[in-house]
Amino acid sequence: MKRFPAFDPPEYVDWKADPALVRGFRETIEHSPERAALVSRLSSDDKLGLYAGLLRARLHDIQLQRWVRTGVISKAWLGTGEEATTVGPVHALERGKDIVAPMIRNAAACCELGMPLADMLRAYLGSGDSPSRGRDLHVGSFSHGVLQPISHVGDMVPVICGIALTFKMKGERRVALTWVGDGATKTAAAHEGTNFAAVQQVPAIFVIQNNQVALGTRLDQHHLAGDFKDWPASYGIWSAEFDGNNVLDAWAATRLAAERCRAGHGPAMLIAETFRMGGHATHDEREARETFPAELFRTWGKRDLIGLYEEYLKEEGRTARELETVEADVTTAVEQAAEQAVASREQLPGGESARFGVYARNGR
Ligand SMILES: Cc1ncc(C[n+]2csc(CCOP(=O)(O)OP(=O)(O)O)c2C)c(N)n1
Ligand SMILES: [Mg+2]
Repeated sequence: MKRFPAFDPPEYVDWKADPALVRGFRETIEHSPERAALVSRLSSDDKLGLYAGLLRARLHDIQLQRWVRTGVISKAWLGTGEEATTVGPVHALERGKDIVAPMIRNAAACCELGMPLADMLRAYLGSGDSPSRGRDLHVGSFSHGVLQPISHVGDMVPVICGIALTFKMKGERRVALTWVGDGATKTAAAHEGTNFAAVQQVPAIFVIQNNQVALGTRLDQHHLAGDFKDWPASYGIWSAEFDGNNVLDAWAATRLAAERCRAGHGPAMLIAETFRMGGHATHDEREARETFPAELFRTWGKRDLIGLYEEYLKEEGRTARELETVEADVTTAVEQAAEQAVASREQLPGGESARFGVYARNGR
């Protein structure tokens, strides 16, 4: 894909494929016969759909960075380097049927489940026609099966658990999924919700998204419990791991977990290792770079999940022209969405609107 020196992490700007990592990308999928079989049944269009999803996520974030840089907004949360952990699982679910609860790093769940990009961007502008009518910068769309995140990390675990319990009680073959950051795993809500899901055997999937950091606190500063892959057993939950920088592995692992859930085998926990290539948000990029040694950024930078997936697609016979066409379409879509969203700034909500759309009748 086109790289953006002004916005990309420096490790992505002159990105070159490392042959060992490209081989490793394929080996990861082939390592599990079940996952390999699923991936082998993906059509070319499905695979390009995943590619488009990754690009949409990255370019949406670059658009936000551009707005921060030019003073349109003051800050943005980005998912750079972690897009596969969002896009793979969402594509593995059934649109219009399953429900997901993204956290800030998983905003791409919205567009991947059909929410217009312009509405995602409007959410940042707080316009009157934005999804929450200017009340909250967290973005979701219940009609698209995406819950708006509760700001308190971990709280979506019991919420998704309750939704999954409803599916179970109604006998519906639906699945509810949420992501739990390495930091969020330390909250009481995440623990209580996970335990409840386990004992009630609800069809919920919890993706533990270990990006090695929680705001400005490194994993080794908040986590002494050893490997995350040992956690699910302590709850009695079935689990699997996937490579957080491999969209096909993420997709296949989630598809298998969802099949188990639909068959009534209870919840699943998926452990994904990945790395936050930037700050917690745009305001602490510099501090984030000082939080870890530069070498770690170099190591994970080589594993840019879009670059590696492009190499895989080329080996599968997709031409550079085909990939460029997908990229051009996504680029145009993001640019048009940004224009539409900016036009919405003419419609900022009046202060009195805070009284409406709440529990009290007529705002009283
Ligand atoms: C209960 C709670 N404590 C603190 C915060 C402030 N906060 C927002 S995001 C965040 C970091 C969460 O880290 P992690 O769960 O690893 O997710 P990541 O940001 O790395 O994706 C913190 C501490 C919060 N939103 N909720
Ligand atoms: Mg984290």
